[in-house]
Amino acid sequence: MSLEKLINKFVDVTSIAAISCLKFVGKDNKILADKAATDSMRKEINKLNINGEVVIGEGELDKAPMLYIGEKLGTKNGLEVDIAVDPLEGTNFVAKNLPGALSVIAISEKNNLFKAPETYMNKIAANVSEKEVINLDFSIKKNIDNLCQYKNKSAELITVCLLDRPRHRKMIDELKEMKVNLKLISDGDVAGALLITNEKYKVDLFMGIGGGPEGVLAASALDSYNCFFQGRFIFDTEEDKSRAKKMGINDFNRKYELNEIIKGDSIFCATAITDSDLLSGIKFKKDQYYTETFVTHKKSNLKETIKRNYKI
Ligand code: VTB
Repeated sequence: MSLEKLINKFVDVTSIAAISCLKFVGKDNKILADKAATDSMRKEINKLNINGEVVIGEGELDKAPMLYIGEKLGTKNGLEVDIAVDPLEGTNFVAKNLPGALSVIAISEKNNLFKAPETYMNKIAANVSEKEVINLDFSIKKNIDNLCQYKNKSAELITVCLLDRPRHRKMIDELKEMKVNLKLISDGDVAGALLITNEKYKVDLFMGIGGGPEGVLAASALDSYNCFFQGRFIFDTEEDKSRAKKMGINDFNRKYELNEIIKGDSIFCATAITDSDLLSGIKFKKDQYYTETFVTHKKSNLKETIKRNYKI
């Protein structure tokens, strides 16, 4: 069986997970919302005829009871796949009833998706196909100047998306000095990175430090767009380093290219819970839930918003 046959099934997985945490929208309880999405995702994936292993999950076994890194999923009859999950990306968005909450999954054939520990990652992404236009190791000025040249527009017409965090203060000040436009997001940097995929979202560059798992998930979608992505994990503590070592990471300062994070064929699905720039949130009409899912499949070059309805 090929990965392609699983696309529809994984659209259902993220759609059903998204529906399951809908009742927690605006209930100011991140934990219950996340648990609902996680439980649902696990239950639905376990129905599939796959031999899956979680490589990006809700944490490591000692901390997470479900969808932990290394957990085996599926009926075990079928294709061997690596699975990256973020059942509820943007727990704050659901808790506070704000736009941007997604249920996210990425799947690749076995050993093709990066096994990432739960640490921060410094990321940079743009819809640029040439090398050496942007680079995690270039100064902000060089990245913006190069991007302006590549896109043939002035800095005033460039928009950079990044998480609104004190750790980005210096970066934000430099960007302001260069007169670029900022899109400062409060959470949800998987979606933030996806905004570079289409001109209509008006984001030219995504950068900054966010979750490592979220970086891997975003990279797997960007791979289908042939976009540029680089990421460097940040291992601050000895504990971070020892966990990373256990996952096979020995060079703590290594910069990863997109094709080192995700290889071969892959599927990415993100279903909206609340509305966002990318997708409409779940609507409930009569007795049906209407969902929208951002779907990519590398091999068939699929990049689509898939609409579904469910009676649950
Ligand atoms: C991001 C974002 C998540 O965490 O990765 C961010 O995508 C990073 O962590 O939605 P900090 O909040 O510590 O900066 C989230 O905001 C929440 O998981």
